[in-house]
Amino acid sequence: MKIDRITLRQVQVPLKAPFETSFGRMARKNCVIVGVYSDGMVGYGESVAFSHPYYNEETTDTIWYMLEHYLVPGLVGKEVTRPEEISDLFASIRRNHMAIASIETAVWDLYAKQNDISLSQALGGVIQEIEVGVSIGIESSVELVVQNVERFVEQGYKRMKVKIKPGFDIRVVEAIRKRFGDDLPLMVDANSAYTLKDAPILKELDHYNLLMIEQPLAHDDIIEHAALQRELRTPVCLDESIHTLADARHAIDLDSCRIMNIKIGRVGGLANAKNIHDLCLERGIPVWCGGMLELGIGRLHNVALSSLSNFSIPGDVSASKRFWEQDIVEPGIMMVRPGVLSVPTGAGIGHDVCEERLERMTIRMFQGIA
Ligand code: OSB
Ligand code: MG
Repeated sequence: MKIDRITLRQVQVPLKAPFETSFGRMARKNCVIVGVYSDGMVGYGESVAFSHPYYNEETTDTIWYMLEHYLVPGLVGKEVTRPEEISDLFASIRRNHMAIASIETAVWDLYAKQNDISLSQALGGVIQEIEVGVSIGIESSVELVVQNVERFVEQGYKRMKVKIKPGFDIRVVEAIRKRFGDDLPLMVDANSAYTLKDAPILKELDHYNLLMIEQPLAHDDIIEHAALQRELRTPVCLDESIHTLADARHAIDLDSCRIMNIKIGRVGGLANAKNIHDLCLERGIPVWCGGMLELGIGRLHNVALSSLSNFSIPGDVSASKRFWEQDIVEPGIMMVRPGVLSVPTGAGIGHDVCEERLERMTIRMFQGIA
């Protein structure tokens, strides 16, 4: 397929309620929707960086810059046979994984649509219905977190993940266990808020039957995570530390984690995400799909990825109504049964993008024409 046009739209949407992690509070989504056109068809991608560099170094503005100056000019007018070619095309660009992923995922959607297959099929997915979990932010009190857990238990989510930070950790987990018992599938995510000096607190968490502890230590570390894993019974899961297939291999070799969170944006696209998935399968490391407060386009890419066989743990792939009054895909992403999403079988991401809503949310536009 010849890529004849690429459109960029920066969109802004308020979250239903602010979402707080150890690195800060987010009240709205600000991202780039990429449209890649060929032969009258369009594929969509969604950037996943935030407007600040506190999760990783990219921001919506750095993504816009990379797209406008490197990625759109590098792709428009080109002939593409397979979506895997996109990572090769941009292999000389250092990092900027989320920028590359925003355009790479659009090419995957377009490729699947042109071949009239679902994105899941294009990726080699085998799971038709995925079990989903939910990520629950830090609140001003433990009681508010417990109330949120209760709401999501009622909605049927299969796994609860609560955000923790120093001083807001053991008490949260203890209160949830006290209220819901030891069998509730529960995990915590620290987003790099601790150091090895905090090992006693993290060891304390071993007593609460957690599924895993996600990214307790530095965002760029795999050495100290290995030291910590040796001290813990609870599996460590890495998120921020994994950017490449090599990172994944090193982390597994060092036993820095026993579970891996795969985010399409963080690893530079679906092809790399799939390669990391395949490695983890081979090495006996279960994986799950992380979330970045995506709108429907990004979420549908996550759903398709989650249909690969080693996604054996419910991911952060919550339904549209978790964060949005109204999503940009039509219909919105809804559970078919409590805690279960069906993997779309229609072409590409499988839901339509509502052009009118997209238009309303747009604050900046750019277009590259062959
Ligand atoms: O670490 O997984 C994370 C949200 C924002 C920034 C970082 C993370 C998260 C989540 C995912 O926990 C929430 C979601 O998209 O449902
Ligand atoms: Mg995380």
